[in-house]
Amino acid sequence: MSSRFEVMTMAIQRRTSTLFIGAFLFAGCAFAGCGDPAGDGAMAMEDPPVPPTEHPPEPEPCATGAFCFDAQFGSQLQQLTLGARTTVNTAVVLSKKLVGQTVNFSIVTPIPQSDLMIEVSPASITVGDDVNIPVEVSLQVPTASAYEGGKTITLHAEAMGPAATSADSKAVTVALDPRLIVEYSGKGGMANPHTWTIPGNDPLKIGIAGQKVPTVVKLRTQGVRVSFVNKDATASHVIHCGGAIPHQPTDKPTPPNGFYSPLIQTSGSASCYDHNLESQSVAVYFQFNK
Ligand SMILES: [Cu+2]
Repeated sequence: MSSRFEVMTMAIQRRTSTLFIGAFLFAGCAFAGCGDPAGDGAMAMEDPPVPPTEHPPEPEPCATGAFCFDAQFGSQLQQLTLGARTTVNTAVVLSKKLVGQTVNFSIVTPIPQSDLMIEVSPASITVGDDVNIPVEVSLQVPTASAYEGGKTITLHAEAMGPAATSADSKAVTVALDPRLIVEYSGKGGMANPHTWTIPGNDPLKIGIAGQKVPTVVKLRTQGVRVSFVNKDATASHVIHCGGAIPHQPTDKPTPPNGFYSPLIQTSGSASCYDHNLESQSVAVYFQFNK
């Protein structure tokens, strides 16, 4: 970006100085006259003809086909956890032949839509001069999803129109750790309750509103671990839970950035709040289903 800007600046400077010299010569001619005083052309000094410079054609940025995918696509994808939203950033380089056409991006996967929520941005573009297209893929295994891991996603690119063509990236495995991470922060108390958040999502609703929309969790055969992560930078906390989630031992509070991580193996509802600072009216709610 900066180098392009520098080149532009240099070009502008060069043009400005050319204009300046031109203006100077013109002014000089107007004052003293620049014509051939003899009028026979003998004094005319013509520049020798400059041979036309052959500019080599710009190299095709994607020469191997219509679409060039990043070979590293998905390499930064970590194991997903339940409900957490994760993004994968990549880029697709398009052939110059596609300029002016519509290109669509999507994810191809055998994982059912209800088990893996996918968003691709942009989903569709009209190809302009810049054929290096950043693409962001957002992935989320809903907490109620039965997905066990082991299946793949592929980034699919498709050019529409008469020269319809398509291609796929390499396949990337979507690994899953069947764990529900819930980060909590805040000082507690009814006027200023904790916020409870599954990473990458909006805070979970609390109190009566939360009771109406509990976080529904699909229990695996081995159970599901719920990790309550203390995002309070200074204080330790104890999580008070009732129902399917056991109460955190009061003699083992969670320090900042630590976690309380019980394994849930029985179905049913559960609710939690801060043992020392809160009460049921600001609890967060869960529902575990087999
Ligand atoms: Cu308690």
